[in-house]
Amino acid sequence: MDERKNCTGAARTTAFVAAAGLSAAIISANAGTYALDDGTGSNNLGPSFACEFMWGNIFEVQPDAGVITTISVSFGTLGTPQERPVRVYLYQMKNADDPTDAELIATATGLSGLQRTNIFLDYPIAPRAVYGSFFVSASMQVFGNATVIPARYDASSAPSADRSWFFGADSYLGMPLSDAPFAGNMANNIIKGVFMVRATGVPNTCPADLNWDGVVDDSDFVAFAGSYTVFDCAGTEMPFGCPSDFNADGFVDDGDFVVLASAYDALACP
Ligand SMILES: [Ca+2]
Ligand SMILES: [Ca+2]
Ligand SMILES: [Ca+2]
Repeated sequence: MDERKNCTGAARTTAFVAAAGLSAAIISANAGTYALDDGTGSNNLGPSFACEFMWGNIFEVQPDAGVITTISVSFGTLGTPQERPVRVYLYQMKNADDPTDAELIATATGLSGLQRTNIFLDYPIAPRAVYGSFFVSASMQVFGNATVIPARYDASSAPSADRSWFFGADSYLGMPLSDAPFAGNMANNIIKGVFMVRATGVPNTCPADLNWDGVVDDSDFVAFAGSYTVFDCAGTEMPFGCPSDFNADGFVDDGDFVVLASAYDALACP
């Protein structure tokens, strides 16, 4: 399509008032669900220019949900048809607060639907381990004419708005988010809020597979050895999120080495 243009300009906020009779909050009780919203969105955000618009949230990794399997999105205004191509993204953060230098580690595509209903659609991804903090997002082609205002958000969770970021670009594949021509944070939006983007995680049953290739071998040992040398998870040389601290005590030491050694011997996790 020739509707894609370089993304410059300002984002447009469109308020949405829920119609009577719409089902309200759907809040999962699963321990492995990551959410900033309370289940009921209030507003929708989209740019006033054509681009592939991305919106998403930063989450801190929960110990019992360190492998992300699914990204879930509740949509704003989609126009006709409501089924539009969507891409979802999982980024490993490099610091706690800013995804612009994060690493894209999984992505998947699907179709949208169910505009302004607060119902989340699930998009499975190839499961990946994350450490410290991660960024999950969705993107959709928008046209700059308010027919598609896809990023639904929840103003009642405004205190967490600094966790919600949005971007405009032609594509996000093969480039860091810092290269996106347009970027913003919901803490700076006129109506602050958090995006209706969630993630689901399961326990990381093979933490010693540090490079997530399905085996525990010399590559993982080398990564572990570097962290073992740094020792303190707070050390400036330690990879963000301290992946080698398998027992989560703040240090990479012999207590973690025994975990690696046992998996290394088996070339896999027990
Ligand atoms: Ca709400
Ligand atoms: Ca490995
Ligand atoms: Ca440890």
